[in-house]
Amino acid sequence: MTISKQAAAEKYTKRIFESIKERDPAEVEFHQAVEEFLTTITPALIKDSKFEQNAILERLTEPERLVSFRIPWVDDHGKVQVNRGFRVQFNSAIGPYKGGLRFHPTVNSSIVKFLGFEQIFKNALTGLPIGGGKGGSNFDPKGKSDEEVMRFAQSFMTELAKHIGPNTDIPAGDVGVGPREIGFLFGQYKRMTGAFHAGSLTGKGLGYGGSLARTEATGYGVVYFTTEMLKDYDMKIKDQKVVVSGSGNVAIYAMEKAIHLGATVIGCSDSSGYIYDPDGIDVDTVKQIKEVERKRISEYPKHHKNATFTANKSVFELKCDIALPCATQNEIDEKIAKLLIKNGVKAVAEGANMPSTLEAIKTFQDNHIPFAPSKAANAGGVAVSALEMAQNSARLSWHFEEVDHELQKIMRNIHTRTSVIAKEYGEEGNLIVGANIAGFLKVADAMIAQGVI
Ligand code: NDP
Ligand code: 2IT
Repeated sequence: MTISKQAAAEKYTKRIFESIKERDPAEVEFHQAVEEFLTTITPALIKDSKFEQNAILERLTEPERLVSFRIPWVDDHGKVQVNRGFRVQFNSAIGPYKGGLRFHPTVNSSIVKFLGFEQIFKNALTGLPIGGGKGGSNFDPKGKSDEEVMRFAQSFMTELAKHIGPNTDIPAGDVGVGPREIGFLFGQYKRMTGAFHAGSLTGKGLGYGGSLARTEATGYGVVYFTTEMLKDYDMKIKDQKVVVSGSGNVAIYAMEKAIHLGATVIGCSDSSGYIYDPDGIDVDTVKQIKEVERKRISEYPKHHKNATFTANKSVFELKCDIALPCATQNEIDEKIAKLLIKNGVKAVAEGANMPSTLEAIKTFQDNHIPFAPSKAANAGGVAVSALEMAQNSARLSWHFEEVDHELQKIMRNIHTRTSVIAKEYGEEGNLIVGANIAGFLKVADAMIAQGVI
């Protein structure tokens, strides 16, 4: 008896998912990212048996390489500290590995694998020639002196340098890794290689090979994508009430662009709680507190008398039209999703990577809330990183307006491509299906063309 194509595709994805869980049972974030992916790509597997014949899912879910290493460094009291570092080089089918480094106490193999896995498809969606990678360390930059961060970064790079290079693997920033950290990492790489490989890291300072608009790119890109998505529902971002979680790089520039476009941002947060400003968040104050002084968001009400701080609660308890989660994974669970819907949310766009749990996503979809998945919505950061690499290769620097214009074009294209693919595969309006299948097709076809490697 022949089983239906649908049943065969589901059997294939189930087999892959079960084997992943069996192999690395503790990697729950990685399982979550893979589950979200596998449950949406069956229409592509049904259409063509070449993916199973070529063992594409088996290969896609196993990193080409995962390095884990010791990072010894000396703190300001002369005490030796040891952290753990990672770099996952997940897939190089369409270009050299590309993706950020995260410095946060929660970093482990599961976190870097979930981020690296998603990076493969996100990077494919940009339309630029970059493969997927990610890395980081359980080092916590919070409360460390600049000198401690430098000593740590130099030790980290001493090992990482063996694995990266402008045509091999190009790291950048992520949580806890900003211009200060990239500067120290770049300096050590230059010293170790004895050459100014501008294209070895992105997110560099503007004085030594960085690109204008890279700082703004992820946050601006999230808002550009959101405005495209809203058009399909005859909505605009202008005059909408927006709530953003986090107050780091992505959150700050998502707020800035939303405000540019006429929205009112009423709340943002950090890991200690959230601020509410009925007059609209003043982004310059947030920049001063978070980027310059490296302090807590709870400082904000000292500068704005109508604003309040609420400790240890989700910023998404504020009533809003548009929710932009821009802090961390799994910050929106089913309960928060239901609360957002009860409060009348009209759209959700993910600035952070995997900020919504699978249950939260289902809740948004069941309630027909326009939803922009992170792989598509936050791809602007890595896209401008690839533009930084292009400028480095050409040994020139583009103007801010040129980069911003390219970014807008890329985000529009990603929105169009994900919408078209979703419709073509019978799931109109489902941008998760659109993003996953569009990314998958590009990477899988390149893998098949390159043989069994
Ligand atoms: P930053 O380090 O600049 O800021 C992170 C923000 O999120 C801070 O406000 C931080 O609060 C909060 N946060 C981080 N981790 C946690 C946690 N475990 N629990 C609660 N709050 C947390 O990072 P980015 O803005 O660069 O990154 C934010 C998200 O966007 C991440 O998911 C990242 O992977 C994703 N992203 C980043 C890109 C980039 O170009 N930077 C590109 C695409 C996606 P606190 O200061 O209190 O820790
Ligand atoms: O998650 C991401 O896309 C990033 N942290 C940006 C990666 C990059 O290479 O710019």
